Amino acid sequence: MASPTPAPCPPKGQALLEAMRRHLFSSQAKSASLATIHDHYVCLSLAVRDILLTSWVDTADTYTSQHVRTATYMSAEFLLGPHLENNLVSLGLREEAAAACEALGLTLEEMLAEEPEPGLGNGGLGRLAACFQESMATLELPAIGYGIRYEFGIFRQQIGPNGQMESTDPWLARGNPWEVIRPEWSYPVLIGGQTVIGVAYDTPILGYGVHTANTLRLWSAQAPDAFDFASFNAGDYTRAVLHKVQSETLSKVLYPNDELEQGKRLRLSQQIFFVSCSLQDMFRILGSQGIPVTEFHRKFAVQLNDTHPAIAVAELMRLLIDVHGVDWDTAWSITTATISYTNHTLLPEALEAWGLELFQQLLPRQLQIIFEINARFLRTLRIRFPGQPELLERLSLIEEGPHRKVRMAHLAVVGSHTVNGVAELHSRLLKENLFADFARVWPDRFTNITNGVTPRRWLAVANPPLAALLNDAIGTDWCRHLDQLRKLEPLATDAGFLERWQGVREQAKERLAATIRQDTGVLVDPSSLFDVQVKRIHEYKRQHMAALQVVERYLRLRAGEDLPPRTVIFGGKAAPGYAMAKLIIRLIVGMAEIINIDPAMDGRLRVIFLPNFSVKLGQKIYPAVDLSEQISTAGMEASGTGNMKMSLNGALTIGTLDGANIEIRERVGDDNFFLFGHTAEQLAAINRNGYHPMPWLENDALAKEAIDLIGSGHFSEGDRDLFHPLLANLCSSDPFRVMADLGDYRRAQNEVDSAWCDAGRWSMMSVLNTARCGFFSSDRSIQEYADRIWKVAPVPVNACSVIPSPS
Ligand code: F58
Repeated sequence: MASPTPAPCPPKGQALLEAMRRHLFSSQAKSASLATIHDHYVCLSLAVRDILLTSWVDTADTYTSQHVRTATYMSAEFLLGPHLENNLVSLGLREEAAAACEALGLTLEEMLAEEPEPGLGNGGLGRLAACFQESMATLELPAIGYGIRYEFGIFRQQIGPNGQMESTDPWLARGNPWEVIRPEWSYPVLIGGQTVIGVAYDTPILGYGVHTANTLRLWSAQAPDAFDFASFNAGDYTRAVLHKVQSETLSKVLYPNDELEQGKRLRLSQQIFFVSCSLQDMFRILGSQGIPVTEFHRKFAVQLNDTHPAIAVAELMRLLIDVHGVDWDTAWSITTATISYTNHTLLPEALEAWGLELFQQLLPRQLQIIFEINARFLRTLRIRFPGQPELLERLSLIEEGPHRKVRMAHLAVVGSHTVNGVAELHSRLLKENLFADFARVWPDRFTNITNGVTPRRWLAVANPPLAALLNDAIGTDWCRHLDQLRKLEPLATDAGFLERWQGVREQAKERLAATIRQDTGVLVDPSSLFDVQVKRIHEYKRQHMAALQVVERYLRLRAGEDLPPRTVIFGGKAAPGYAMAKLIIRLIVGMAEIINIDPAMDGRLRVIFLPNFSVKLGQKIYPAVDLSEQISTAGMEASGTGNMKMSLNGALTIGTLDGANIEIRERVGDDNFFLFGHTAEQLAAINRNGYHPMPWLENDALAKEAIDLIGSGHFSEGDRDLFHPLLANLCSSDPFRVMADLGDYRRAQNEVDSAWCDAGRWSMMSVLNTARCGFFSSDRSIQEYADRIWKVAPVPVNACSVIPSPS
């Protein structure tokens, strides 16, 4: 229980302490004797919120009074991660908060551990949206994030002997001190003939070291009336409640698939729900500032985060025409001047297409509008490209055939002024393959903006010892201007600095080793090479290739080879319905079980599957990575952002020429990156000649031995069938070309082993990775969006609130 004895506290810490005490009484209605750790966490959060509220209120005031041009970011996912520490760092109050906690006999660490994580996203796409919100605030750009307030976020993953098990994520169960409900901003949405109400919940997004606090506005679904009174009066209570339950299901749960759940009624309903609420909200803002609706595109830029919000094209048209009485041509020019679209995948199976029947049932008016957009679009094409019906068929918004569908990516491209990919290679492949026909029609519509990650969360928050070393060595500017990391370069050969660098890395690895012990019970040696692959489990990301490599290493060690000690760490969730991904987890778990108890592997090899990979866990992992595994089949990973987080924290990458790996390697230098594998072009050529894995496998005795060992039941308690689907797939079609890259992957891994043996050289390469990664700040990405796509300028916010700051 908390001790009430106050320790000396700095003045701002004192103010926090007083606010915490006040909130224990006035918000939690408790005395210290009854307070739980969670109560204290809530009190600290509310105390911090009190401080940031002045920025939030001032920001809203400034934006309203100056009628600023505003970027809105529409995304079905925001994988935010915990707020408390991030807000403390942005406000420069981490030390003060630690002191306030100490004065209450608590630690800041236990407060931070109490915070449930808002996991409102699946992976990279959702996390990118969160990094972008933070960068927009830091760059003082007027911006609003719009999404869904899922009551249940991404499922929690437990790992048992049979691999992954899922449970729900009731992140709101104990309340959420970071949000404010705005019942006055509620909008009706008509879906399938029934009205659902979206209620706004706002979360402040603080900029770092500025007075700006932007808003993330998430919509929660409510039934218009608690009861259907007709049914109620007729005595049918259940039926009366049914509609309420059905409506509120809309924002109940995040779809946990990192591919698509095609044709799901609820998913399409979620999309129109949040898109319509968001657009209606923009019209409300426009009206409140006395701006005519025909100026919509001057007030707002709308960025679509993938096709999930692509229905915005039809919905904005509907609102302009049906509600605001604008004519078609004007409405169309407003819509296309407003909207832009980011694509995040080339995988054809991930492209959204909705069956016409479902669309007609749920959104008849929007479908009518889509048909009209399509008719006009095809008309212009017929004139420009006469006699090319196949071209028109390929470009049409409607996929023909026995089951006609609306192609959402086509709707997004046609309705946008700009379409971007998320890394150079991805944007090029978009133009050459997926959108090749569109690129013929509108060559200037397509561009690239390489992804980035926020240095606040992924360095300052995640890795305080490294942040302190950087502050000491190159000053504090890097946190806002990540290019400043360049100043580290000369220090890469400075023995004294390298020693401190090593110290920082050891701390991070010890911290992760403690987490591994706590979460898996396995003891790992922090001085071994930490070889890490954390990301969604997917065949294209090739965790099974890394697993094969571990089995090969195990065989080589058993045969008496001398290899430097390694700890191979995996983490990531598999979509609950994705059997092959789950089987890959099962294989890793089976390998870990055998290898970690084999005395011959002691001090040489450990295999870990860390359960429930999340933002919170990522913050502990990324700083501790020696070797970053970025091994997707070339041409398949649009960008990747984990690759940036690891490199930024001093990891060396082993990777293919895929996504942003290419740009990372260009910047850190090929001497500081372990490259392997076929290029996208080489794979395309191999595919044209007809790929078969067998010839690759037949020439590779070690790979065969590894596959045989897995097939023999060695990692499955003698069960020879368990991994059959995985092995048979690898040996027959091998859709992700594992066998074609395996040999070269082994060669690169051998190079890693030799490089690791020269600790001084490794440290130097590690410093150079951090030093040369400044480009991968999400501040740079957002600056590009703001300048090249949104044409939105910064609007600094001054402290002008009438409400006095609590300090
Ligand atoms: C990811 N996509 C890309 N989709 O795979 C990754 O390369 C990229 O770095 C990242 O976007 C950010 O641009 C991704 O995470 C999803 O999770 C979708 C969720 C909804 C269904 C379709 C996939």
